[in-house]
Amino acid sequence: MQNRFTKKPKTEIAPKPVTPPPKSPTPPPRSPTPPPRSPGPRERVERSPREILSIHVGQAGIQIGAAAWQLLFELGQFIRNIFLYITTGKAVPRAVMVDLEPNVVDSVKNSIYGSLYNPRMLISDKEDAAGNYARGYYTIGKQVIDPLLDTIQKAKEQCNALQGILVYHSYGGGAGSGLTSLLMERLNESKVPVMNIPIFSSPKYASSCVEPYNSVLYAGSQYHNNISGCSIMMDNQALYKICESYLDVEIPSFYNTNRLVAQVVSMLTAPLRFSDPASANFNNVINSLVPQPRLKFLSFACAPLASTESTSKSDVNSIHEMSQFCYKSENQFLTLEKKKSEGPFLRSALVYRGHASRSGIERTIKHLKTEFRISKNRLRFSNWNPSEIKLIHGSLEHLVQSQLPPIPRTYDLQPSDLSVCSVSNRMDIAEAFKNLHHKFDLIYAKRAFVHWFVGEGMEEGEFSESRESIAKLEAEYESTRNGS
Ligand SMILES: Nc1nc2c(ncn2[C@@H]2O[C@H](COP(=O)(O)OP(=O)(O)OP(=O)(O)O)[C@@H](O)[C@H]2O)c(=O)[nH]1
Ligand SMILES: [Mg+2]
Repeated sequence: MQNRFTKKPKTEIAPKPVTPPPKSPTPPPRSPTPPPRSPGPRERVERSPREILSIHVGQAGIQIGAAAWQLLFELGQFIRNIFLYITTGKAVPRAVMVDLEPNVVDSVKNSIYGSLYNPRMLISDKEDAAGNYARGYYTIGKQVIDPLLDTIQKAKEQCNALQGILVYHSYGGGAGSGLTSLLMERLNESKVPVMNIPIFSSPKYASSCVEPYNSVLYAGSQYHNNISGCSIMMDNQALYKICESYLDVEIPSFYNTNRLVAQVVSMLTAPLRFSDPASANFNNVINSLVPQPRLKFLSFACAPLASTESTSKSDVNSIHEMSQFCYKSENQFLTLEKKKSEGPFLRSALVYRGHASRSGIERTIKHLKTEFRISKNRLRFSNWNPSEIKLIHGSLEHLVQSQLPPIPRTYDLQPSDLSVCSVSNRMDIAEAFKNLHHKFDLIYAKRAFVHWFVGEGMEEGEFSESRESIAKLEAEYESTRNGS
């Protein structure tokens, strides 16, 4: 039965979206061949080294995850570190999907790719968190966390040497924030490196008026619980803008954003999947980009961005132009203000993929490094933590020679002979948190909806504790900017 706590809050306080709200994803195209069957309970497994486990939490986490796995199914990239091969020869995603209500998980099970997943790794319960962090963390989430941890443990036992865990989720949903927060605390105890791929709350879109609460409670708990790892931040406003401006999608929906994220996450994680694990692995990436555990929020960009529909190529073509494009604030997958001069940056890494000369890439990186150092008005790194741009790729040979996968034409982002991704620890990411805290302050000043959270067993003090943590986080970014 629904009570006042299980009802989704209304959106009257939420900032109005500038374009119509996203539609739910349309179903994937029918596959010509029936997918292989799911694994039986006692099938023997083959083991492979340096595995990556993906955990998808809540609607956003699962829907983006389903798009990311679909891309790999369609490309036929059944790589052993992300797929488990069972003795029948079938490859099963090393993926755990969890939601508090059944609909989203059921739609994955009933999709044409549904039988490719291990059904025991698709977990759902009866009632969602109704956009409420406290339900995701305390009441409903508490019922799910143990079965979830058992399932993750089983997935870990099927690994030879797990290199890290990718966690996909939203900041705004009750499960995405609350359950993920609970999960992150438990994963942190296990010391396995974790990389989050969250949908952060965007300045102009919100699916509920309490998204700022959920987001502050999630981010605050990451800060005061010292949760390590890194977080590659994206938001729907930035994703819609990229779909509209570069990919010719008139009214983007989650169908488009999720397939875009699937494509770029595939580019970004390619080094972790393909390269020499000794040099490109989760720990190396996190250590190169996160100088202090709390400053773990990274922004992402890639080039070229051109639509599969357009006959012309992107204007940004040379290695140098593409690399420059990736450093501009307005091209990030997270909404940041356009700047006259970029930076400072704490750390940054570039991933090149496709056909390029080794010397061309080296020249570009040298040029960018010089540019950062000599001109105070252009891209620059922080004095506090002077650092150079790194290549995430372990092997430059591999990077230059790697063949581009034939991306299906149903995807919006046109594949290119050469692509570049940047992941940066930019200090202006603090802007995104300022924006969030501002929205939080507006509703918290009136104590609006606080009773929904307190009614689910959360102490009111958690609001102010998390809000203080966000202020400290912003101050840490500020002090690094000032070189202290
Ligand atoms: N990009 C993208 N964003 C999504 C998707 N689904 C939801 N969101 C965003 O995620 C936030 C809402 O979180 P959800 O993931 O729907 O919520 P949940 O984790 O399922 O939590 P509850 O439904 O409250 O139990 C909003 O900011 C939505 O805009 C999706 O498929 N893709
Ligand atoms: Mg949900």
